[in-house]
Amino acid sequence: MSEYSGKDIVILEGLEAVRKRPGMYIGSTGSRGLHHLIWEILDNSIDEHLAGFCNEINLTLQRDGGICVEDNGRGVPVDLHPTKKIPTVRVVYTILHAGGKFAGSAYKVSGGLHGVGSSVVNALSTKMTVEVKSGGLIYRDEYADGGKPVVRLEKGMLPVVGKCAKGNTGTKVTFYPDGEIFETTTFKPDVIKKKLKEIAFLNKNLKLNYKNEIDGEETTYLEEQGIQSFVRYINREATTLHKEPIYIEGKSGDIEVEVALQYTNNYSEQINPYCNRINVVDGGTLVTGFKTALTRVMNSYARELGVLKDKDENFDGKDIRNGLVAIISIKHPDPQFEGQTKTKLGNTDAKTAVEDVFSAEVQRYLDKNVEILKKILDNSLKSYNARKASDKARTAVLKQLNDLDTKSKLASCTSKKPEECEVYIVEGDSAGGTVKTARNRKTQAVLPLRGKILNVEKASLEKILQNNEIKSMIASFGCGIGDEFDITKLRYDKIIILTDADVDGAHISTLLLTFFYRFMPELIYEGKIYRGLPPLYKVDFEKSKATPAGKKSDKAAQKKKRQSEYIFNDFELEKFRKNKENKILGIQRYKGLGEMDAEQLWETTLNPETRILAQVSISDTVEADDITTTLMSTNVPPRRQFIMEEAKFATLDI
Ligand code: 28F
Repeated sequence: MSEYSGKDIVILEGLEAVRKRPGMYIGSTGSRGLHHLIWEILDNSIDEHLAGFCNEINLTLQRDGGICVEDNGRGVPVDLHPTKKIPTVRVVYTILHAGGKFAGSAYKVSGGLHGVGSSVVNALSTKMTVEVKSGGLIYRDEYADGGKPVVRLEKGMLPVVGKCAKGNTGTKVTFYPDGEIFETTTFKPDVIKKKLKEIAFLNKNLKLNYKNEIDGEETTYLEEQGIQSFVRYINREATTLHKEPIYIEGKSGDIEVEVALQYTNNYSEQINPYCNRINVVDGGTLVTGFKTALTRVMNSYARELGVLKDKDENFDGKDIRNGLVAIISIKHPDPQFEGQTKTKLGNTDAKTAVEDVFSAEVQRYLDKNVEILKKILDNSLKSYNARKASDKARTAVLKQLNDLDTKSKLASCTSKKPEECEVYIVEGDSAGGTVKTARNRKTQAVLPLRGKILNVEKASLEKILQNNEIKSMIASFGCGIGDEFDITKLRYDKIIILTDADVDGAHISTLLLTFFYRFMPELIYEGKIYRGLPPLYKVDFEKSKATPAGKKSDKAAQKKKRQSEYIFNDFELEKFRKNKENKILGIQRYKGLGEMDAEQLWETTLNPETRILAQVSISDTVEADDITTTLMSTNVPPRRQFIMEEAKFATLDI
């Protein structure tokens, strides 16, 4: 057994708490939580880099399932802890909440779980080893079964397992996630590599070596130009208005500010804010400061150069940010993270710092690079003109909407109580027809759409508002669009997108969701949008329970056993097939909604008692596995992902 004395009990109680409620510490026990373990260990090395003592990190995905992270920092102190009377490194790895960062002084800036990470990772591992190189010696500690020390101390010191050069210092941690805690213990190389890339962008001159012992891959991440390269990377496939990103840096008090930005010919804007290397996805003061400064500076240039004909006119901030890609990265000694997910920066001095540094430096830059200034102003003017034109168009369209209401193909429901009404948006007239027959007329309205709807990412607002399918939707929902949108006027409790379960259907849903996201985002935030999930298969089968020997089953009994079931995905079908009790007589694959008759459609897709709906929500940080996917995606507009959550899952018996 391990050395396990009285005073360790308190320690282990702390780690036991982590094992009891892992979600509280790492968010989840799925793949995302699993990867979180690596981020926690990496954070410690990055903090050591931020403190100025580490410039290289090695990460190895080991063949034996372990993860090894090693840095060339000062090494976690191995000396006897003054009050705990065990080596400091053991304190760090076995006591929950240990770590200088809570105390405040050890590191000026920090991120992550604020130093509690090491012991949390240990608590959730079957085995963990820590090797510290310091003063020419290599020390080693080891833990098992959720953080229990297995190494015997000698006079309170860790054993020395080797020697090294005096100047060669650092920390090496190897851990094995506990399969009894995590739903999966398989790491995803792509997720890890993306993270390393992001770390490299945010920490220039920090070298990160990745090694995968399983497939033999070795990659080094090193970005000498930091966030400037980050912007270049995001725009790698876009058409940019100027060749090099604009890079600005400066200090205001003890806040360091860095901004890199580049304009593209896209209609969207993307601003990724970081505070102390933490992606504050909900923005906050640092973003406000940046936007304020950019708008003010560009409007003053616009006036100076006579870009806007009317002297009293101004560019809207949105005009100036049209096509913009920017990374803001600040270092703050005392960041206040706000909001439910702590992803919004609250410090007011961060606003002033970014505003001051950015205004002064961007003017200095643009004074020297007048061609770039002109291109940006010209781009803003285009957006300004388009906006004015579409304002007119929108007013005109909104006026038409009332008569459109009667002309549109909407088959309304009889109830006028929004809380009990729902509208099905159905792909194609023919499926629309069947839904109309099958539905509950009192509460279910149907809006059939013809073919594909407009891709609003690629069209001008003017064009969007002329599109008939879009006009029908605006008119049917009753709550307006854009700035005039008012969710309290929504006529339905649920808007249900119903498309075929094929590629075209998926495309149509994406286009619809994009439209909602751009013009009626509250519908998504308020959880009003759903996808109907029609079944993919109908299986005819009988239960083939072995008939007892000598007893002939009569025909009536056999007939009783014959049944059919709707199946909603391939996974379920496979499960059904593997079940030896099922003797499958036939499988019908539904290629489209049109293949079902009204009764089948009611039962599988419309009936609130038996249908399956997936609620659509948005994750700003994107993704199921990793927060950085956004930044690395090419064509998908970043910072947006629709997440379908299956409200109900069942196979239906007929
Ligand atoms: C692979 C993971 O965890 N690296 C770390 C250090 C260095 C120091 C430190 C860490 C001291 C009192 C907590 C060294 N010398 N890599 C890592 N490198 N922690 S973690 O100090 C921890 C605090 O309690 C370090 C002087 N100061 C700090």
